[in-house]
Amino acid sequence: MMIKSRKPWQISENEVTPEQLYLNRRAFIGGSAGAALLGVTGLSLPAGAATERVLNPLAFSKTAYDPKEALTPYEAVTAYNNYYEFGTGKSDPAENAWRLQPKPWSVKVDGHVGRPGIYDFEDLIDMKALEERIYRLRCVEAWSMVIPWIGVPLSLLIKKFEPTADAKYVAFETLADKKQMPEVKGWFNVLDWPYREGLRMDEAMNELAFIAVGLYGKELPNQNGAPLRLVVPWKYGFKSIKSIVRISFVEDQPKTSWKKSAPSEYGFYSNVNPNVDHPRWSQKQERRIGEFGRRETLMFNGYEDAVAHLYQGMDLRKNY
Ligand SMILES: Nc1nc2c(c(=O)[nH]1)N[C@H]1C(S)=C(S)[C@@H](COP(=O)(O)O)O[C@H]1N2
Ligand SMILES: [Mo]
Repeated sequence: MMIKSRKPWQISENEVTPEQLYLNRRAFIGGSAGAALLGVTGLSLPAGAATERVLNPLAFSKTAYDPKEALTPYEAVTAYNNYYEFGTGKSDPAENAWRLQPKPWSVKVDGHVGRPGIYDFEDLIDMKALEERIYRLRCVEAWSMVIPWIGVPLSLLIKKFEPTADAKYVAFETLADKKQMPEVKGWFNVLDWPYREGLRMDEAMNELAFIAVGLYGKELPNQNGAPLRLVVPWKYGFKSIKSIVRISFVEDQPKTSWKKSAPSEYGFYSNVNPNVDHPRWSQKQERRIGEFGRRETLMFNGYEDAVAHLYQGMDLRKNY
């Protein structure tokens, strides 16, 4: 039983309904049997099924970023999501994110940069220079996926803006629009919108930090953060902020949504670390979506060689 007074983020991993239930339910509701079910239950049709936008195929080059592990099926990658602006349930984003309008899109760039401004999506992303990177995604809730992302290195974008020496951190914000996002309300919010994330400058410039505009060969589905989202594979999933509308270059460590909401549970760094448990559950193992049993969680999600140097001399227990 869920205790009423608990916040959605306090649901522990072993209470999370297996993704298979969501997938089955979605398939069921989408079919003709679903229409009959909806008739008797009075539920509204999950409009996503009917109005999902066409996702254009993307041209991209293959890269060596490929953990040689089975890819998580497209159906799971796009139906089992965290995107709280569209609801706190894992199937809510797939059902509700059809409301998001990712075109046209622009991103405000401000702070300590030589080239601040409002950039159109088309000016930010060179669609002729896209690459595919297969990355593990490890959610702090102890499930994981392997996803073939398509996009550009974050460092490429950052260089375009010409940050100055005062830019010590990069801060990101997601769109927060009541008209498009049912969980963004005036009266009660599960998080303090807009969703905010950030990286230290050297983390942001690391070769692994990536801006995704697609997955599985096509444009990003809305529920995965269309039209552009961050992917930071050595950190817990919540660092990988979706549907970015603002990038700020700042001197001080930026305020981030989950840290602000529960500072004893979610830190700024949030590096995947099997040796530092979440206060309410272990981080030693993970459940790979679509697999039975559990896997051992790897230090920095398996990307130790590329990123361990960023944290030399830091106490990762304190800087969780
Ligand atoms: N704006 C925004 N970005 C977000 C989230 C969110 O709720 N809102 N959830 C995060 C979490 S907790 C995870 S695990 C990943 C999930 O990405 P995916 O749904 O594409 O797999 O998105 C992250 N980015
Ligand atoms: Mo997550």
